Amino acid sequence: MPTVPLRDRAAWQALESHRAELGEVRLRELFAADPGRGERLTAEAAGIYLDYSKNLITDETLRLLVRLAEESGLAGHRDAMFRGEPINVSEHRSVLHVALRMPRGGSLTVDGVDVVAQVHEVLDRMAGFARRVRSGDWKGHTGKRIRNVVNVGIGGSDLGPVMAYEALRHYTDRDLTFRFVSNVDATDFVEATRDLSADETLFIISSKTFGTLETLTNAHSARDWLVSRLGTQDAIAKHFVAVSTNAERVAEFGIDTANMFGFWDWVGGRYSMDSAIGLSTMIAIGPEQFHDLLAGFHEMDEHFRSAPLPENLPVLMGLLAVWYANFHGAQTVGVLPYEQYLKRFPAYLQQLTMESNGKHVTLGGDLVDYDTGAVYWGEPGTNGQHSFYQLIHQGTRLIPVDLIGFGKSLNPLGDHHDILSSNVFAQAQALAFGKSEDEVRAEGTAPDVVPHRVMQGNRPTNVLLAEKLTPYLLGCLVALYEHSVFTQGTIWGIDSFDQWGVELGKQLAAQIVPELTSSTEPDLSHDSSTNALIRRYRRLKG
Ligand code: G6Q
Repeated sequence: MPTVPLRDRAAWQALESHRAELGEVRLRELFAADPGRGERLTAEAAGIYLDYSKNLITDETLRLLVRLAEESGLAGHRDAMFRGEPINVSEHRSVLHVALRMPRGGSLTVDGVDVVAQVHEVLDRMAGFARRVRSGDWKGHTGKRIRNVVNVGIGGSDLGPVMAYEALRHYTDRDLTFRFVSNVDATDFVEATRDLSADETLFIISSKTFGTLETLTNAHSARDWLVSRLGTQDAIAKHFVAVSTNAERVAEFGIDTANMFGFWDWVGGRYSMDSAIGLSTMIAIGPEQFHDLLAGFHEMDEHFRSAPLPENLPVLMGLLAVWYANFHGAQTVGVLPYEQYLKRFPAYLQQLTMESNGKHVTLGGDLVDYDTGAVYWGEPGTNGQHSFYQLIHQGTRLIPVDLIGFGKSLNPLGDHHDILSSNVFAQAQALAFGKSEDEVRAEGTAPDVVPHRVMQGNRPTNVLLAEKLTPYLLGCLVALYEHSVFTQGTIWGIDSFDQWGVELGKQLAAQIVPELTSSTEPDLSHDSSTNALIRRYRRLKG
């Protein structure tokens, strides 16, 4: 990693001057001056076409951003990740989610262990189990086949499974019902299970550490729910499996470790949907399609690893994110999929991006003197167009957005898909070029209304276009964002793979629980606000 602080790097300083020179560069002018721009500023890999021409950039911007990536040691840092070096410095761990999708027969040795062989061993066990559940060969305690699968997990052990299930619903076995319980709010568990028969229900307890309070609380309730309905502890063996790195705790909970699917500490929670954490996904879509998903991830990994930086999709997207965050002061990024099945994709990305790059110190522990990760958010189109898009079009903030569209619908019906897709292109166009005062006047608008209808344009977008949403494509898309996050984190010189803020939350709540549950008035020694809130809560709960 470079020793020169980010703001002192030559490329950073050149970008600062360049940004000042560019001033209020207009997309209308950039497009008028270069008729080929819309085809030139594009890149393609693994079935994803990226049109980044409607960004507030020139060729010089790109050249300087790529130079910044070079000066920041992006290629070296990427290669170190792929070699399994401990680039998660604050946890002294390798970061090897890329090994989870390496093809069988590949090899990656870390500390003398071939992790690819380990990965495929687990995948094979998962496949054997998934087939048995899907075929009805795996029977519940009363001899009935499993019809309901409930994944119990939170954060990285939930968001990937939920997102993938929703995204790939078209490919799932519709005879099986899938539910996901994450929140410790009992409503989540109660609503998810209220219409399920215990003798047909399988719980997958997904927790890397098997120590997360929310998941263990839900897992205990699930166990009570099952045992009270089936009348015996013996039922647990056929209705509970675990996904974890912690065999000891799994056994303590009462799940036979023969029914545990493992992974490793070099898989971060938010990078784990393609590990055993994806067991629910594999049961839903079957092992073959799960392997297609992994192949998509791998294809994008290879592109990230080998394509020259100026043609590298995740690098381009990561650099553009840096451009807006640090040189335009943008605080947020919208991700707007025009594909209903991707409705949970923005929520998934929120964790991936914000937990990874929401950091305030460099790898060396110094406070950063620049902004790091932006706030990610989004909803599927076209729904968002009838609510928050107004602020993107005519508000005062710069909000770069990614619009994701597909050539084919998975549910072709009349002209729905053409109408949907027309909105992708129309929105990108309107955001970029707006509507000038002259154009508004020419429409015969009353003079006093003209200013209200003017759209300044110059709102940057990336358009991502692919043929259709498949397991393979989903893998490509997730890996694209993973490596974009990596690119941003490398430039900012931060640890994108730890999450000490999350850990703090885990500790703090554990201290307060006894103060809420004790039958006698507890001695409180928090700040006055926390003490008062706890007292008020105790009165309210009665
Ligand atoms: C992800 C985070 C966090 C984690 C959850 C669940 O990168 O570490 O979201 O996934 O806190 O942790 P467990 O899987 O250990 O229950």
